[in-house]
Amino acid sequence: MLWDIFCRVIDNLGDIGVSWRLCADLAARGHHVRLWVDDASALQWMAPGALEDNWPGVRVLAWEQSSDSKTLKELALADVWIEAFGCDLPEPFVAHYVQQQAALADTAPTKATQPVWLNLEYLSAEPYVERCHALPSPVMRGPAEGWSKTFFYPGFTAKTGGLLREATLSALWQPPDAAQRATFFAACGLAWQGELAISLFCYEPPLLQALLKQLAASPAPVSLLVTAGRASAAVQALLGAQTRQGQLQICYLPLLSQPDFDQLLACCDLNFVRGEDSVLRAIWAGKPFVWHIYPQQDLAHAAKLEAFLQCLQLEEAVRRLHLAWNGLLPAAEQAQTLAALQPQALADWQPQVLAARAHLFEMDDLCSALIRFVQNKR
Ligand code: TRH
Repeated sequence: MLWDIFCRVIDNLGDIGVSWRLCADLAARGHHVRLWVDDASALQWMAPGALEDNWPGVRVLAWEQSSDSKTLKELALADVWIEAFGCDLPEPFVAHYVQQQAALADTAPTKATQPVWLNLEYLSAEPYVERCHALPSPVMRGPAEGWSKTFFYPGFTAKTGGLLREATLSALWQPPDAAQRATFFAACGLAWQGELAISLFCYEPPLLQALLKQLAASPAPVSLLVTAGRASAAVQALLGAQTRQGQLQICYLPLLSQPDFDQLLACCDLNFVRGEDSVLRAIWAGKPFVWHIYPQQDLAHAAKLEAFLQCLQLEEAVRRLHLAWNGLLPAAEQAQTLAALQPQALADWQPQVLAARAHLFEMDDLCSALIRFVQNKR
């Protein structure tokens, strides 16, 4: 099928990151996808080749082009429209489709057949997701008045749209061995000697300074691989140009492609991640992880975090560490939660992540759920 996926980049990397993974996954399953995006710049490093039209099955187009009649005339009409995260489709794009479809069917625009029109929502483990998933919503105005969109909610249960998980990911997936880890780390600029390796992808967590202090005072060496952007800036704001402190060695990473980012998580013993896409990748990596959830002004993220922790059934010490990392515990109680990072605690923690991963693998993935939904609708 031919899919038009629309994405507006609000801030950070999650919107384009999720949209791109979906495009690539659909393409890998033999579909054709056009990704319309208002800022594609991150794809340069996230998905090398995508912007050069070098990705089989996916074509990246600028958002403005979707209002350009000359561009639209040259394109085939899609079977599916996806507006990612509530971005509304441009009216000229919708109007073009309505007219073309009506002309093809030799009918009035109001009678034209609509594509399957989906609004793909943000990932959450909260109970409303099951209630709202797959609900239709009538289009009340504009050229497609009278048509209908469907809300499609990714989620952690069988009653939701499921999770992004490429067909190539397997439940029996084994983590990289020591030689593969050393090779990957060397390419990142780290001469890894078998020490504890921790990745850091975060905003500006209140516990960062305490974490760095604890790692510096570890009984054994630790390498912290700090992702490019806000995480690097946050660490540099605390350590300046220093890349070594006590047992702690810092390795600042360049911007990685998504496959390399995923490989980073698989190679590390512990991953600090942020946003919905990387937390999911941390689960698939099967290593202990701490989620820095995207903060919202009305504290809506607190309920979202609790629902996630409950859904994964992580033990209390891990739950409290998550609350502390996100600034959701009283300041006096925060630092002590870092005890959950002791080597024995990490060893006890990993099977919990593997159990959660195994459980989630029993569900259909998002892409399969989308394809099935569209096929049924047509
Ligand atoms: O960047 P994020 O914080 O995105 C957030 C959230 O998705 C949030 O819900 C949304 O509302 C907000 O953006 C606007 O974190 P997230 O979701 O984990 O996305 C990061 C993406 O960046 C992910 O696809 C992995 C990718 N990435 C790389 O490919 N290479 C890198 O080097 C890094 C650091 C990230």
